[in-house]
Amino acid sequence: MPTCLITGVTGQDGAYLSQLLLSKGYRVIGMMRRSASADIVGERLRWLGIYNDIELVDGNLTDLSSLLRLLKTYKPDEIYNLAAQSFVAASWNQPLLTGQVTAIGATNVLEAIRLSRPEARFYQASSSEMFGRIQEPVQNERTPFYPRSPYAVAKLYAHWITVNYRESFGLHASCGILFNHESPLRGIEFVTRKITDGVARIKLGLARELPLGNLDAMRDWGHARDYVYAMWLMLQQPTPDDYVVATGHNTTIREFCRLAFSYVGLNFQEHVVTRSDLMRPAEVDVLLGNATKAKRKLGWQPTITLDAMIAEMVEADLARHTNRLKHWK
Ligand code: NDP
Ligand code: GDR
Repeated sequence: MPTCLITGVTGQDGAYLSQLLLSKGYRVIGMMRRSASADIVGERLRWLGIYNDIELVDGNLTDLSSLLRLLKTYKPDEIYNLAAQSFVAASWNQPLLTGQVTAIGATNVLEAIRLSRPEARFYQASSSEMFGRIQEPVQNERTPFYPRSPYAVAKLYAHWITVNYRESFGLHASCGILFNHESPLRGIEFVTRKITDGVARIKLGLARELPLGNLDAMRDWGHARDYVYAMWLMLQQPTPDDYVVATGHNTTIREFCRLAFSYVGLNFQEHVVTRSDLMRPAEVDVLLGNATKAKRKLGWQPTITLDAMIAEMVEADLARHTNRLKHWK
């Protein structure tokens, strides 16, 4: 039975990746940072019904000794580094923490591998945000980077340090340059989930308005369940490499609103309000990925359409709020 270690196991991707690897017969070790709210931190794993199937262990990306301890104890065959300060907007408020976790944290994992488990295969969660102010209308692995936030700068450091450790020490280390991917398990502060949660609350009479920032930005949105499969495929290849993972279609935030509100028979224009404090100091206006390499070399392709994903997210948020309402009665 192969063993994997997942950092960021309590996040959206950590939950879906755990589910995938459990279904493939892996022993899944999930690294969690210590929290005073440990009882609710594993919410996503409970939602998928896999909480008791994962071995949850204590560790922190900023603490090299905790990573060394975990690698020594569990001797993982595959290590997926999904942990990060992952919210772009927060990275302007906490730029130093973002650098320490998202950039130096990835280096800590690589150092732990180099020192104690060099035979392990490593996945780094790189991001389309690294393209930032885009240099080419469609982005692939050869498109130049131009990060536009402390988050994206930190991810770019983590990306290049992974490439550097691969070239310097021969590690089997791969980067997935993943474009935005969403699901009912997406954090509530990210725009898609904020919208589907807002749709559910407005439909159920719990709210009237949904405040948003820039409605003109365009994102290439896929489903997290499809994207974690690409992560796993990368580590099954004989040689490590970097891959763009995207759908090849992009949509404005405004159009996402229209689709989500119309799913429950509402007109978004009657409910969405824009607020200047939700605009970013520097915006990534448009992202559109070309995943030809992942399709050709990994045999990967997206299977879940934007419409199907929006329906799944809105239904899940309606169910959450309906259950809460029943509970309060
Ligand atoms: P989430 O924000 O849902 O999850 C982030 C995870 O990192 C959480 O489990 C969080 O723990 C953990 N974490 C944060 N800080 C630390 C730390 N110091 N030590 C240990 N764990 C920590 O992110 P996603 O699942 O959406 O994304 C996974 C990865 O992929 C991230 O690195 C993200 O930046 C990257 N990415 C995501 C994309 C997307 O569209 N979702 C696209 C491209 C890249 P806790 O639960 O305690 O907060
Ligand atoms: P992003 O995702 O920054 O692309 O990073 P997010 O959903 O936060 O923003 C997408 C776009 O929507 C605009 N927007 C708003 N965003 C939020 N969060 N809240 C709002 O109210 C709002 N109104 C408009 C934003 O300005 C932006 O243009 C995500 C994260 O998962 C990263 O970790 C990951 O690396 C990238 O996707 C790829």
